[in-house]
Amino acid sequence: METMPREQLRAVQDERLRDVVRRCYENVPFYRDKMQKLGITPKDIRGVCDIELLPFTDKQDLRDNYPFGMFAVPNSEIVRIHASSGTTGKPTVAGYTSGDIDRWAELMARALYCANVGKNDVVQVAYGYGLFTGGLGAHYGAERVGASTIPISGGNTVRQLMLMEDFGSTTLMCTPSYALNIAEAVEKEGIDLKRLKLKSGIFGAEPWTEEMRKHIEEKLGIDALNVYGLSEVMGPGVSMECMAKNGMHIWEDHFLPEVIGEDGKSLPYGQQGDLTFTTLTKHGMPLIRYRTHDLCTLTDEPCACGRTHVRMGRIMGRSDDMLIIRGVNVFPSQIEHALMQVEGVSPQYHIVVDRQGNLDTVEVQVEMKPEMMSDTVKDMEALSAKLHASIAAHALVNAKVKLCQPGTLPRTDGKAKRVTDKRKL
Ligand code: DLL
Repeated sequence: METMPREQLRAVQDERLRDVVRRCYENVPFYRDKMQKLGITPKDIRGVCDIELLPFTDKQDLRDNYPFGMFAVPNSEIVRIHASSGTTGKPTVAGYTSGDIDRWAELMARALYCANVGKNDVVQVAYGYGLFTGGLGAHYGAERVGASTIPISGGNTVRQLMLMEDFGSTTLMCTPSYALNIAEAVEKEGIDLKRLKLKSGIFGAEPWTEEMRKHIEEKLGIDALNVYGLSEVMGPGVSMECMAKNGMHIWEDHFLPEVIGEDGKSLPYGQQGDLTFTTLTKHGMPLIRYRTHDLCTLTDEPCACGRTHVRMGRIMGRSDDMLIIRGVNVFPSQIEHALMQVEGVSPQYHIVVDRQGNLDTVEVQVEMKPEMMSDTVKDMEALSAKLHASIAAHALVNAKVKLCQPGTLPRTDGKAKRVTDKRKL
């Protein structure tokens, strides 16, 4: 499936799309109403060529149908429920049939295989286990490839290191920000990398930059690969980077991706917009044209690994996480990129946005590397000035830079909270 010629893949998608549209129409009142309002029935959808006739689905639709209104099977068929913690109000819920769980394990296994993980590996799953899909999603995939799977979950970093060494973990799975914390702890505890068997990391669930990848790879002596997913669409494993490290292959036999522009039209490959998925094989909660609000581009350029499925670039950020500062649009990942251009700081940072009078203000707090600590006030001033200039150049923001002592900014064992927007408090 992963290396199938694209015309053949399209035929698989056509058939699966017809099937999912029929299932949604017959079993989900929300979709039947929407399609009736648009004056279409499943018969009008011949295949992917008709995708634009179908309605979009947004997070708000999931909230309006909370908790189980989007399910397409009786509750007796649902064997698992996950939910993603919304920042406000009720969470978004996802329900899975046993077939869905089986397909998820299979797709997550494909993801692990991209990183050459197999039955001789020991996989340390440090994503959180629970309503969050990271832990269980990674776990089932690791077991499916036959790896020895350690369900350690997130947190307790010193214990993570002990087990990593004692159990000979070869692959670490967690958020990139937690991987960074683990890397720091390795240094702090004075652990010689040679004592560890770690060779790869499968990191995702939050945006991270190429510079962050290099930093983690160096500190842990591993290949760090990007994995993407979201609970509404499945969980981790919707797409995954191969060892070519040039974008994440979307498992297109299960998810039909589109990138939507501001005018609501599908954009050609290469243009950035809102990543949108139609799930082709989910039965519990199938979704048609679900707007993720993750901004990225797609490419169908051939990949060195031989997989034919399209690749998505790094997520720049979610359109709802975009900061508007004095009219300029800024993503935290742009600030991260700007900081990482300057020697002497670590990728531990936090952005505080506020308003003074009518003017937005931004403070970027960033930790210095330990070796900077012995330097003089003059050196500190020079470092601040460099960071200020880099942020102005890469993110077009006039930010106040606050240099922090190593280890002083808050750490997380899951998704990092990069921004405090006091304008919203
Ligand atoms: O974060 C699922 C996941 C778990 C993915 C573990 C990868 C690894 P949610 O909590 O529903 O699900 O959050 C989904 O996280 O819409 C993106 O904004 C963001 N996200 C996920 N993976 C990446 C990534 C999980 N590799 C939301 N790069 C998505 C950037 C990511 N952002």
